[in-house]
Amino acid sequence: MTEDLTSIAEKVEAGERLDAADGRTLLASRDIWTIGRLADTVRRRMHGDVAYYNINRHFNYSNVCALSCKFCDFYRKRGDVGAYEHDQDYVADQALKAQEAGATELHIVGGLHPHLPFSYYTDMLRTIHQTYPAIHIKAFTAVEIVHLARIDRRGRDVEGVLTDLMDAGLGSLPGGGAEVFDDRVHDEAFKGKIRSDRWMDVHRIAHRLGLMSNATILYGHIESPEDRLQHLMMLRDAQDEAINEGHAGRFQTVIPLPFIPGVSDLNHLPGPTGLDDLKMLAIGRLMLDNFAHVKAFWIMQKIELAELSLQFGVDDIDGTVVWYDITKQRDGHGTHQELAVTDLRKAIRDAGFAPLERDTLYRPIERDGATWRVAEHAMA
Ligand code: V47
Repeated sequence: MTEDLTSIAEKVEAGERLDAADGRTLLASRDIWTIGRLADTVRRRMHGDVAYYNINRHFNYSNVCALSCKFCDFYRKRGDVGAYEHDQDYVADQALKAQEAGATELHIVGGLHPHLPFSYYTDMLRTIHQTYPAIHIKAFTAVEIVHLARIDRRGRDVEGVLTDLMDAGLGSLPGGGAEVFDDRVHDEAFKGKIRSDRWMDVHRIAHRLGLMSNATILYGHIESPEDRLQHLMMLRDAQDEAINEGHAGRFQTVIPLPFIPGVSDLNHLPGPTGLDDLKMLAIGRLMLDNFAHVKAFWIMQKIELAELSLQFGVDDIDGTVVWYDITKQRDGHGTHQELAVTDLRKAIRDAGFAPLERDTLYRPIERDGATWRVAEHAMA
């Protein structure tokens, strides 16, 4: 172990909270093995040898977006080649396919569509929820929620919008759209998107209303180590607040997302390396001591690294996915990005952990083919 990590190791062994200076030291360190071992200590304390996965489908209702974020390879302008907005029949068909595949979750996000009315979003939720009430709908990033409050003709605020969406079947909020909580990076790479205070506000309100949510950090582009640290500290503070104020909702999972250059406007940048990926996941585990879970999203880290990351603090891999359009494969498969359950379970076992299927709220699932239910002992 390098000397600079000694006092951090002592704190971790003693179960003490790390401070910002420790975070800075970890981010500057090249001692990936010690960082990984420390994250593994915390992860095993919290989850033993269990590693979670879920059977889900990601679904994008539209890629038309009023914004043009430089890191984004997803957005199109209306009329562009490849621009789409799906109708309710398509939504119903996606929900049927999810049901037939035994998915427990639909993860639904899209661009900030300049023309779709608010009723499109509530209709979409109702179409799915009324037909398949058991499927959990995790939908709309904080950025979309603010957009919906802007376009809502009745002048509903974020709380009103969230309440309407919950009435229509919204189950929780995904962690997207957070990018990096720094104004300089914001203005350079995703100007026009809501700033960190608005992103936090939406999650705070959601937590108060009893919704669970997740949080991402998009790293490896133009941000500095200090920006990464600030982002993690802001998430930790917000989670402390949710816990101290006794809200029914809170953050469940942090999902560090490596920037994939693709054909984005930042594709002159190389993107992070595998070592950086492992380090961010491990540092996420070490700094966010009040987050129950750290998730690897294999679409971005690739399954090989996601597997290894289970020994570096990660306890959860998302998921079977099936279709993913935000970052695409370059080898001709495009948006079809699916991992079979047997492959997910094998990756977890090969890493030395016991695979446990979970639902969106991390309750264990009992399954017989496409038929599933939340395990009895988890329902108490
Ligand atoms: O918000 C966009 C990111 C996010 C790129 O909550 C990019 O369970 C890398 O939030 N390279 C969407 N990332 C994904 C997301 C997510 C994924 C899995 C699970 C959950 C969850 C949330 O993808 C966007 C943005 O931060 N993104 N472009 C890119 N070029």
